[in-house]
Amino acid sequence: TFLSNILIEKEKEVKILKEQYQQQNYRNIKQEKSMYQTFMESSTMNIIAEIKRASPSKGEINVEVNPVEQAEQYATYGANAISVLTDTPFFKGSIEDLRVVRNTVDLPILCKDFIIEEIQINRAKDYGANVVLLIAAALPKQRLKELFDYAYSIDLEVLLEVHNETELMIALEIGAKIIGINNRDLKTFTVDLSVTQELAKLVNRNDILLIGESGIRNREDVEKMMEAGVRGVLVGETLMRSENLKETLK
Ligand code: IGP
Repeated sequence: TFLSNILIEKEKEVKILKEQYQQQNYRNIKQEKSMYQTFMESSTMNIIAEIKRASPSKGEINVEVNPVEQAEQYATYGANAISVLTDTPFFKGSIEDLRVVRNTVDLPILCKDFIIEEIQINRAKDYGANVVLLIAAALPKQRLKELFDYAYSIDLEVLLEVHNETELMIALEIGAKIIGINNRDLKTFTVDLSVTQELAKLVNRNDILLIGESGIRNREDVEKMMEAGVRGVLVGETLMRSENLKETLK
């Protein structure tokens, strides 16, 4: 499957990182408020706008995007956080994309990658991320928990991504505060907004920040997500293809 292929790629990448990566500390900023806090305090829908050049399911989306201009527009037209896809082999992003976005906006930044080792978390922090993604489907629970604790120990937040009930229960057991419900199955690429609608029902705690992820194309979809009970949505492709971000983000 795609997920197992990418994890193999990531192991190679991590091996090279371990040999070559030296701490950069480009901009080790601490947000005054966490993404969790900001989103929990807001009464309207929070939008995490993603910089996504390409994807394995859609191919090239907007490969030539200027991440600085894109991030500036996201911030200007009301995004509440920015996600940067930093994976190169499958998504054509890079950690440099994250750095330039960090130097452009003060919003919380999510480092979107397939994290399997601490060194990737260190690098995300060095380049200015505030939040890292962990994917429940990618790792055993014990390892997820270790990486989760590690991220918080260096002042990063974690968006723990789930796609089914088993993964959701694991996320809750780990103590995740921010849970992303991915409408896209990372094994088959099927997208179905009812995944968020169904899983959100199972979380009856108001201290958990739920984010609906993937396949959100328009206002109607956002409303669906809102009714499902999530406080935030993560939108990539729709924004990357938009020719009028002011309108799309309205
Ligand atoms: C955004 P979309 O359908 O709006 O482009 O999706 C985001 O949810 C998606 O990029 C994503 C993703 C991921 C990418 C969700 N989880 C994990 C890579 C890895």
